[in-house]
Amino acid sequence: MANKLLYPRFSPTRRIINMDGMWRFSFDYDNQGDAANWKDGLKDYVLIPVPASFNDFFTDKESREYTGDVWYETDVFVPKELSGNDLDIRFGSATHDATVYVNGVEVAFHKGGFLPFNANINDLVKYDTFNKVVVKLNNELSLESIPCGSVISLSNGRKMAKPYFDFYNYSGIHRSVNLVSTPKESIVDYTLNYILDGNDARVEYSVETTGENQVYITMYDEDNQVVAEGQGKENVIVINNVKLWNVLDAYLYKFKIQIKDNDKLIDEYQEEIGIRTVEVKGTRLYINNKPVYLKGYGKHEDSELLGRGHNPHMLKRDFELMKWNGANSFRTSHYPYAEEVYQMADREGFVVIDETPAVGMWISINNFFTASKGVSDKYFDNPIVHERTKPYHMQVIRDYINRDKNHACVCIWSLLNEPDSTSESAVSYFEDIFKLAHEVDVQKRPRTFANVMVAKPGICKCSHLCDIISLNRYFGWYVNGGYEMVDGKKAFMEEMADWAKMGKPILMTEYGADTYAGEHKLPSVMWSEDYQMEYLEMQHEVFDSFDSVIGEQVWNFADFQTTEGIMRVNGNKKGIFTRNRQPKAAAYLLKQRWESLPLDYKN
Ligand code: EVA
Repeated sequence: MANKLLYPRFSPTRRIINMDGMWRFSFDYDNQGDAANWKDGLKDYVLIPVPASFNDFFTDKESREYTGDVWYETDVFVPKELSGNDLDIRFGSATHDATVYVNGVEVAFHKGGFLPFNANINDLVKYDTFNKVVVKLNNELSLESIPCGSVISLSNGRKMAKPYFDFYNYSGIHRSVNLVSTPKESIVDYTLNYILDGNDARVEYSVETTGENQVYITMYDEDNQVVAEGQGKENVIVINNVKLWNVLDAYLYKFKIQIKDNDKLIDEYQEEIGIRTVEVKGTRLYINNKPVYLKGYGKHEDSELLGRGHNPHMLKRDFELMKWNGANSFRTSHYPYAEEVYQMADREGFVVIDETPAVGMWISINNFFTASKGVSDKYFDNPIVHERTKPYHMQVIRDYINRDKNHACVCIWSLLNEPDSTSESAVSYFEDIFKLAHEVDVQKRPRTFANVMVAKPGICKCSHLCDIISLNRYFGWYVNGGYEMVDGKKAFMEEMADWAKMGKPILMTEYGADTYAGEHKLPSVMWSEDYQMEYLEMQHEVFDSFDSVIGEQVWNFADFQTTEGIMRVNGNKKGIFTRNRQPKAAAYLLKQRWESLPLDYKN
């Protein structure tokens, strides 16, 4: 059975039943759920909203920090009109590993917390009545989970997750759950590539279907006028006088796919698409053959109460704030975001660096801390990483490129964040995943990974594989902070001079200083808003001194939750905005700078 993972959309031939809302929920403290057949229904439960992380709703620590299996349950009514079609249950994401039961029968197991998955339920579903859906979720981390971490046992018998990364291990059904009804013969996937030719564009498309009937394409402009038509599962259509998708100036065509048997419509699916090209040449990133300079943020999917649950209200606010202060891009640090985020970025003309969840590939409690001290734990020396983590990482790369390939906003693939790229054993791993990303992506978008401070030029063994060098650098914060900033700047300048010798574009994917909102001091001290501004000004002087720096993304857009500890005051406070999305003083500094830098800055 073909995997029908396209984003759920209504059409004349497709129906969707959204299952979001209050579900029943239970922790499985004693690991009894399997033996007690919770797959058939929970005995004791509380109600909990879906989509959301479960962690921050509760008032006791045991619930918030719970590590192990949790169970979700709901009942969904399936009308008879849908019989005769294919019926799939589709999860936008469930973090991290999910087993799904429908009417007591296991229909899916999915590993990984940040990508959609589905299961066909044709043979199990009962029509014109309620059907029981139960999900067992596990949020434990390991060397082979992506992201990586470990689990310890406390003296009271409770388990505790120890992430090797600097964000809270939020868990739950994080994105929408839908029943998707499609015809038996249906559109499964489509892939687009663009070639610009003067005022025209050639749109190369391929469509995958489950049958042999003829495929028809119709493209409409924003006024709903037909601009081009095509036929066949693979073809090229030409758009004359094309209106391109440009940075902060998006134009979206409608791309309608139909399967027809003569005049009879069998299936139809339509999405908005932006036409643009992306290319790296020399030390520049070109979009539509014009060099661009990226301004913006590393982000997180993180908000109060909902944790990592998709939150359209926060999404809207985030884009308004980013537009307000002149940003034109962001990185989906450190995992693929909800599909709705990319749809918004397409519409708003934001450039997205799309990142896999491969973070924490250092064996340490608190990746950022140990890494910044230069302690190498040789993650890639472990055979398990090559035997088990790599094949899984490769599957994630296939799945996320496949999910996101048709978004105009997605211009760069970031395949890992701050891995231990300093050991020889990392090289073959990186070679394989970089090669795969190019094989899977028809558009051959540039590939990168975010390089950690200790992996300096000459020490990093993998940066030659990148089309763009991405640097996470904290000179003036983790290194030479406060009054020593002058030395931090000097060291930063020296290191940048060495990176520049590689002759590749350099993107600053992280730079930032923890800042407690409302804390002021003259002259500044670290953690004050005044220091955050001085720090940013110093960083910008460095970026402006190097021609090959093609963009700057501050860490982080907003304050976000992390594991508690001596390095974090109820979370990471490097936000330019607070967790509630109000500006710190630095937001105005960035606004002034970014509004004054043209898109083709440095050209
Ligand atoms: C930080 N530094 O220390 C950030 C982390 C981030 O939050 C990094 O990529 O190098 C990481 O996840 O604030």
